[in-house]
Amino acid sequence: MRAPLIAIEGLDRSGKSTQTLKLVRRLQDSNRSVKLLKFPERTTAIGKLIDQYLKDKKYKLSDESVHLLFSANRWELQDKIIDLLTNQYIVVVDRYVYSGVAYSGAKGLKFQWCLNPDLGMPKPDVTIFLKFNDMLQVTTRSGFGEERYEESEFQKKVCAQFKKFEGFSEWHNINVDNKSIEEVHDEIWNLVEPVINGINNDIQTF
Ligand code: NYM
Ligand code: MG
Repeated sequence: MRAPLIAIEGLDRSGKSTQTLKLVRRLQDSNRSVKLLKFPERTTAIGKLIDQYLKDKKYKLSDESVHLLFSANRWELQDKIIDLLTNQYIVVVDRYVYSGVAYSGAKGLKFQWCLNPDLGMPKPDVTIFLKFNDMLQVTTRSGFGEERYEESEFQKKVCAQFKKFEGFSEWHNINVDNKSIEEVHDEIWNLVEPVINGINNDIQTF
């Protein structure tokens, strides 16, 4: 028995961080050991570079090298994720491999090329994508535009890239247009609840 790995994905300002926090609290309230990880993890050596790149829109780095940095940033935490899951800690990740592929794919890099550096990383048991049909609901939120990538045309492209994961067995879309934080949370809970008592198979990998 091991704990499940749960990923929450979405565009910038889609409410991911609010929802991951609420999910973690709910799991803690039901007496589960749980750990929240967020990617990019900006505090590591590689994460600091990524943080600079995102905040300084003039920072020059090729799309390929940035892509590999984001992947390397996940590999920095691979051991930790495996340890946690093995020790019965539910791991919730706020963005993961899917964001890596979708954001670089939106710049024109090929899907398989983007996925390759993450092959071998633990695969989530449940991945939930917070999906907006009305993009205006995201791009008009406060704070939107502060970092690189936060512009509506680019976000539309990212959204189209996320669609490529719809065939993945762990993938679930939740439509969030016009829904309250509580409504979205309840839908997330319905997807997560079936796995919180643990998973019988080994940790799967991409
Ligand atoms: N991002 C995130 C990527 O481009 N590739 C990745 O692999 C990951 C994990 O970083 N605009 C982008 C998506 C976001 C940005 O994430 C920072 P956040 O969740 O906004 O802090
Ligand atoms: Mg952001």
